[in-house]
Amino acid sequence: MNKEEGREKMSENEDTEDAYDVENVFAKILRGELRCDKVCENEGALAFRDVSPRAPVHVLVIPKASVKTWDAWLELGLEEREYFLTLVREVIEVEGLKKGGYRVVMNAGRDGCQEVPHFHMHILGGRVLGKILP
Ligand code: DGP
Repeated sequence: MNKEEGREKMSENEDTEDAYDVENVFAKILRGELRCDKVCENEGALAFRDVSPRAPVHVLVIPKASVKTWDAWLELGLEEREYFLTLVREVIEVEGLKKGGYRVVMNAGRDGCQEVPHFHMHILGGRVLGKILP
């Protein structure tokens, strides 16, 4: 998705309580309809490189369950949430971020500028990232 498409998507998805859109790009990646540069995977989650990396390491971790927001993710069962958190930890390890540090970002809704309406976390690292907001 390019930046323009991202903005359109964001404005279509201003309300975090809208229904899950099965045609969002991450749903397509999970169904194998779109390619991704996979980092690792488990039964309940997938990690792949961001198409527009903002740091030397920029990996997205997504649950395989069709959830749009943090709140929806929190409603999942313990096992599903464990899969996701385990994969976040694995990315930090396999990408060699543990020693130098890293940042985990989650954007939500209009004000959080969430482009893709499938819950995800950004794992960023590989350089000094600077302050959290410009
Ligand atoms: P956000 O929803 O704003 O937290 O960020 C979504 C991120 O997803 C953004 O950094 C760009 C990335 N992205 C959008 N479309 C694709 C895609 O088709 N493939 C991959 N790998 N990343 C994508």
